[in-house]
Amino acid sequence: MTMRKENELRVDMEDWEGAQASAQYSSFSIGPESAGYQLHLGSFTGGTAGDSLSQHNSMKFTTFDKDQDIWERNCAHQYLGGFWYMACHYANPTGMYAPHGIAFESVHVIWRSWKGLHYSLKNISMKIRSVAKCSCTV
Ligand SMILES: [Ca+2]
Repeated sequence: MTMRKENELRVDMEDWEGAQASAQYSSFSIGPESAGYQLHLGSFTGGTAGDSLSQHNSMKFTTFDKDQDIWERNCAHQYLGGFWYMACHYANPTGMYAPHGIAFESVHVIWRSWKGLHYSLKNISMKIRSVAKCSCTV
């Protein structure tokens, strides 16, 4: 019998009207630097914010100085964050902070399935928690 520890992920967010929403995922881990800090995400398990992260699964992490996304240009340059961009995002939690919520050119703090591409969230946080998973073999 082997015990394997995994992390589950909960993303909490709030809009400028005080509404809160979340999204939960069954597992979350990040690959090594040699693999571009690739995102390994489990299944979406619920939450009123909806799923805006599964689309980013298996992507490598892109920053201003390291383009590892699948777009011909650098998504971090275009959307002003560092993230597991694809070409480019459904979520942009490290985007620019817009004090009144109105996003411009999708560069702000975005969780698309909740508030769309044109709304910048007041706050967003990604929290991981260890869960014990038993992979039992007899
Ligand atoms: Ca690119």
